[in-house]
Amino acid sequence: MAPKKKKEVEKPPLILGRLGTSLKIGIVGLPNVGKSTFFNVLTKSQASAENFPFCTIDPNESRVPVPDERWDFLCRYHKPASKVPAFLSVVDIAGLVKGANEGQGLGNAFLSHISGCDAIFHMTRAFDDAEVVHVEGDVNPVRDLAIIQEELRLKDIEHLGKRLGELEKVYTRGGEKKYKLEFETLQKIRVMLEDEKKPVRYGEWGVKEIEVLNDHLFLTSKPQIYLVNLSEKDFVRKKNKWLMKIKTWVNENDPHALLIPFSGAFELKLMDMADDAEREAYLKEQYDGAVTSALAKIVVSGFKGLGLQYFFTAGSDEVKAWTIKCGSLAPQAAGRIHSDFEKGFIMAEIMKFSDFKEGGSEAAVKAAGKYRQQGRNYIVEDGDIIYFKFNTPSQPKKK
Ligand SMILES: Nc1nc2c(ncn2[C@@H]2O[C@H](COP(=O)(O)OP(=O)(O)OP(=O)(O)O)[C@@H](O)[C@H]2O)c(=O)[nH]1
Ligand SMILES: [Mg+2]
Repeated sequence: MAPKKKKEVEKPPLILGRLGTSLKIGIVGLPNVGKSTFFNVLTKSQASAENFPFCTIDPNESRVPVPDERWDFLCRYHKPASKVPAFLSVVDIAGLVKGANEGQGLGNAFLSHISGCDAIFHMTRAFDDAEVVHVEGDVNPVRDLAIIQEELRLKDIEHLGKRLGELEKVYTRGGEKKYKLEFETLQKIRVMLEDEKKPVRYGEWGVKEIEVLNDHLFLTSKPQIYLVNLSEKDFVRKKNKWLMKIKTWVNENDPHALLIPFSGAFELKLMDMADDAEREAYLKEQYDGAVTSALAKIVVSGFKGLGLQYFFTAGSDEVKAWTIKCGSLAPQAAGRIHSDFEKGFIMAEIMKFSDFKEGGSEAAVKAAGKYRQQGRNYIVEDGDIIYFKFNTPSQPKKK
């Protein structure tokens, strides 16, 4: 028998960036494309969203619960006194224009705001509205995507140039060996950014190099999700003359990225309705129930884009989703609840949500042999329902 061919599995890029779980996603795009409107409908905030470029100057920040049917189910089941979902932190950032890296528009200020975020909702405008000013004169989302991408790349090159200049002194001429790894990694990045014109997140990085990257947090190392702002009509019929072209651009420039069409105008209309009943009636009457808001999908994608997931603790006191980094081990997950849980970790007792839902109770899951005890090397999976067992650390003796 012929040897089996090794199947080439295309891996998504590694998630670079800050450690910890207090991560944020920033809304980035040209001025006046609907970023603040989107921020407001997403987070139920009241940030200024007016028809003039650079309406937003200082970033607005808020958080939005991550919708999850599993969490809803657990809350219905336990009827707990306290219900805590996971949250996505979102930052509405000032518009970015061509030449921003050289001080155009609001200049460089916005770049520090993007730097403070860990992933990007890259918003582009594909709706026609003669009333809404477009800084480039006309609607052309493909051109606009390229403008933003280029600004981020140029800013990274500027940052890189500064640091390489410093390293030139201490490493190339000064011979200080401890800068070797950083110097070599940054040289590789220079080739990517300047010669290949590729974002940093598409490099092949080793573990040590990732440490260097995580010290620098390049703008083009941040994962992006592309949001296309359509008119209500186009969103509903899933048709717009730019959509295919945008898809092609994203496939060529950011092949692993998600592209999500939505409509700011439509979401705003839904938000302004009195309650869910009115929203449902409108959707039923207008679209026979075939159209829904895109916000839930966007929030869930943003959360995943940050490399985050959560596990649940569930009981009659509280149902809570605990945010952790994907790939976290059981003791690290325990440490989210309390540092003592991590220090004194004994085991994690785990139920899969699907087993719990199917069985109908914890006892049924146990009876089916699906209630598992896991040790410190267990990698927590999204949606695990966990009960941690731990030793209470001994108190320091009083003298
Ligand atoms: N027709 C239409 N207008 C929209 C839509 N979304 C936003 N607008 C309008 O576009 C204008 C700008 O919206 P903002 O949300 O302030 O845009 P922004 O991207 O935050 O702008 P800056 O803060 O200046 O960068 C406002 O007049 C909005 O009402 C949409 O989906 N359709
Ligand atoms: Mg704004």
